[in-house]
Amino acid sequence: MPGIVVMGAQWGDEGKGKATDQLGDRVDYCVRYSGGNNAGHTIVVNGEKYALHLLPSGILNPGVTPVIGNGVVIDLDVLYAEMDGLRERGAEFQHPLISANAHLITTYHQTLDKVTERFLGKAKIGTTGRGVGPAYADKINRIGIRVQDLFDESILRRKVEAALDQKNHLLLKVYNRRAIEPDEVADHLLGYAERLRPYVIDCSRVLNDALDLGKVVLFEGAQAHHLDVDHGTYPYVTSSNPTAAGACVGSGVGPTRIDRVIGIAKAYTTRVGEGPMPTELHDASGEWLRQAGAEFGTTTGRPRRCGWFDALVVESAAKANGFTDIFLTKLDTLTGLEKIPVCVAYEVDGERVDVMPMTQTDFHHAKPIYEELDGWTEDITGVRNFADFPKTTQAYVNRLEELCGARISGIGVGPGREQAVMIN
Ligand code: 2SA
Ligand code: GDP
Ligand code: MG
Repeated sequence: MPGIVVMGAQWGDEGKGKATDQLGDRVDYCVRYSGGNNAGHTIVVNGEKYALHLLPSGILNPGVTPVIGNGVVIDLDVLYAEMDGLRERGAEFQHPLISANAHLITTYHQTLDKVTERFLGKAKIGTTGRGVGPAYADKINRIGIRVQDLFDESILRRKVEAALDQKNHLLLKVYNRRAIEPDEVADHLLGYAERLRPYVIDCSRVLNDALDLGKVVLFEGAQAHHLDVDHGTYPYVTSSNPTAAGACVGSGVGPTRIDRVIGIAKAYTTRVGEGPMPTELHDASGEWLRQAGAEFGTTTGRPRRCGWFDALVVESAAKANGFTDIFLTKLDTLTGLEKIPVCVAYEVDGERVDVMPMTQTDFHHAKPIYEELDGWTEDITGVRNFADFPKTTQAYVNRLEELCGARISGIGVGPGREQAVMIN
């Protein structure tokens, strides 16, 4: 029965939160499977705007059980602050179920994230500074702290001590920072144990049982294909697998249980942080897109880099993730442009290429080759049927569909839950 993945097709901030929330009335479980509170997923319900970082975006739909999978790294301070914040605004929701195998972000991960970036100087990644990379590094190094460790105090203390052993040396000797006291960290984490205990689950078993019962499980990706540590523009990536296969690894369901993979693609391109982006605009058009689309980081407030739609970027994501369909978001942002350039190929060292190059070196050298499509001036934010779009808007969508190699099944025409055009 239905397992649905919603994931980013570009470099993040495509509107995954909105798409996830919108599907919420047809969903039983909404599962975050990767990343941490580096994510910023915005949903707008009845004119109220919510920015979610760790909580799954389906959480405000009555009847949806939110789940945080084993693939997520959790900062417990942020998790509870986020829930408290929602409660203060009068929102009703369930406490998420949380995988016993999920790893924890602690203060030393945040410190290391920040000092490492500072140390890298010009070579920095442009991380969100939330400790996500160092927490995943500990996981891979087998010195991470997991949710289940909160329920065995002596193990927890031993693990924190082991994790800090090398880090304190690094902090003291290399970064000239004060050492971190293991007991301080362990005491802080233990303070959450009893609050957390009723919600800790074997994520794989719970989700597989739900799928067996015919429940609809939606897997909500954070970041995006091109920020994936394996498939993205390495090293300018996040430290997890936001790709569709990551939904399986990050929650404990097999690939045979995924029926639909929806790629979320913005009608233009944005990126935040460092790394190559062939269609980036450094001129007035880029600034126009940033203002028209309110392109500022949902977590850090950083201005996002903006550029025209890059079909090669979305096409390669569609292929690698097996998109069954694409939701095209923020089409309304492009209203008012006379012509809209779309990148249909690159020039790499004098040669034309029609797909994303294999190597980072070539991608860094890629210059966009544009096709100019006609724009529209009509307000499309109230459109709910494809046939009601201006002809040029229809042509823009149809051309993008042709270039990306996956069916466009939904179009965003505004930030509100109801502002979408669904195509059957
Ligand atoms: P990190 O913090 O280790 O994951 O950073 C590594 C790279 O991943 C990028 N990244 C993101 N890109 C887009 N959106 C993200 N979430 C926030 C948002 C970002 C913000 O919703 O706007 O507020 O700045 C996100 N999270 C990580 C990051 O920019 C690095 O390039
Ligand atoms: P996410 O990380 O993919 O969930 O995206 P973000 O929430 O970081 O950024 C997307 C922004 O675009 C948010 O402010 C959304 O409210 C907004 N948004 C989403 N879909 C649409 C749309 O179709 N039109 C407009 N104008 N805004 C949208
Ligand atoms: Mg975001």
